[in-house]
Amino acid sequence: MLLGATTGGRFMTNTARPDFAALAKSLKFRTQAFINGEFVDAVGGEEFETINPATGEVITKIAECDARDVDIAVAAAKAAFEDGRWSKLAPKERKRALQRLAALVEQNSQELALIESLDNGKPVDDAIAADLPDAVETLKWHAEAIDKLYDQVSPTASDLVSLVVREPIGVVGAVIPWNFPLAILAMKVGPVLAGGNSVVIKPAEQTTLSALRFAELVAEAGIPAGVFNVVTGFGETAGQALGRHPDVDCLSFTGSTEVGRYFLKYSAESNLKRVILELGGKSPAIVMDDVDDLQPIVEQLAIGILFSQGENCSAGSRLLVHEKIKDRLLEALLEHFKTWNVGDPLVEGTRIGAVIEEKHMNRILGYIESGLKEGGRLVCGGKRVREETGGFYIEPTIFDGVNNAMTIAREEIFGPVLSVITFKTVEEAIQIANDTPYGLAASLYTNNLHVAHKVSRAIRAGTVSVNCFSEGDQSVPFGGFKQSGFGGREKSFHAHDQYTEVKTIWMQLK
Ligand code: TAP
Repeated sequence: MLLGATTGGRFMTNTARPDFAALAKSLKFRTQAFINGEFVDAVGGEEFETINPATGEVITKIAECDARDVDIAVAAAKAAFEDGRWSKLAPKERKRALQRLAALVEQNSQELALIESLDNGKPVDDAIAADLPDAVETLKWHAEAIDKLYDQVSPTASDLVSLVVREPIGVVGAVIPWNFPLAILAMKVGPVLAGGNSVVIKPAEQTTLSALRFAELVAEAGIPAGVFNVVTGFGETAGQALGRHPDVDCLSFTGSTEVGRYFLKYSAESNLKRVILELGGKSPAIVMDDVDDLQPIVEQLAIGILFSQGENCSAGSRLLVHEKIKDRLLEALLEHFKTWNVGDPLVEGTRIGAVIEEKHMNRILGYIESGLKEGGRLVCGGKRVREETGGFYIEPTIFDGVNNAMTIAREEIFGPVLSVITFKTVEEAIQIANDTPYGLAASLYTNNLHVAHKVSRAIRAGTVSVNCFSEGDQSVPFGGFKQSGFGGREKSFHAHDQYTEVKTIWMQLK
């Protein structure tokens, strides 16, 4: 029995900050897959362990689904789609159900944030301040949007009526990463469900628990059985089965570029399902020499690379700074980094928690090693800390003297590691910024309007922020150029395009 499973939430928001460490001890988790409105064991009866990255301890065991479970979940989603229990509801009815769901997520925010922190290692206060409000806002935005989208009548001859209508695409498979599990789940589910589709979610094996708690809230909100399903398990088995399933009409993936490629292959080798990929990044933050006040800039740069332990696809991991101000900026940055303490994710004031798992921590440390070997100058951090806790913590790390050919400047580290690269001219900054296979995001700091326009247009990335580090809100699209994305955009009305088919209907008038 899950504590806090009833409406109203065990840990209400808008109250004093609870003792999260004490609450964590009393939490019970859903650990079975959620298929056709019910929590069920995996067909094979297998389970896998989920670990708390802050302590290295096992939190619980979760059903390990494989292709057999995916078959059952997809069949349920397909049946729900075809009989119209959700897909044929009036948009305003789907809106109401999604609004109820958003309200339930909001009411249960503290519990969900705690689950997210235990499973992912992020500071619980970050989950409360960022992940949960984002998930709620996403659900609300797409719920509100869906009965305000009009179809079209095209300007054909007067004895013809030609309608251009949007219809739900059908069964959507969604494969989710571990860095913002619930926020990204909501980013998929909001437009997918608002549009009338059914969905089968495959969360990352490291961070499954919040998706299962969310599933309970889906049922409580009155969304019919079969419309929303969660298959828990591993990418190579459950994820691949979803990607290859002939009855999945669209596969929406967020994760690494490497795994994203597989989904194109799965689609090509199965039913040519639509594939939408939101992938990695190596985003530049460019600081021109015309800036005056460095303090707000260093604060933004720190958020850009340190928020969420640097496990952020749009992290500003390459600092491109004009050589004239590099020393001053670096000094201010080093001072400011001291305010980003690494600590227990459940303790108030912790700004950097644990990275997701030991393997990933070692991968980040491997990049730090390669930075040293390739001639980077380590100016702060670089080590594992808090080892005595059993958790996986890494200090905020800065490399100076990096050139854009080094491994740490080219590959996505997905950790709190910043590479500082200097430039002499605006043109050189643009050239370095674009010299990457990725194109997810970029930031630019300048007081010169001409430079702001020129650089923001010249950068090949899906989001360019000038004088800020912004990931936007629901009203603007989010996604990547080049190898950072494929097939669409999340957020905003653009997200609805991804999960709908366009149909033309011709009518000859007599
Ligand atoms: P991945 O290793 O790519 O995993 C993402 C998901 O794919 C997980 O659910 C994983 O399952 C599954 N998966 C792994 N191998 C698979 C396979 N062979 N077939 C089918 N599914 C498979 O990414 P991650 O490590 O979770 O997340 C970090 C990456 O995501 C970074 O590169 C980051 O940039 C990117 N990311 C991008 C964005 C956007 S919006 N562009 C947002 C967040 C994260 P298991 O984990 O269960 O194996």
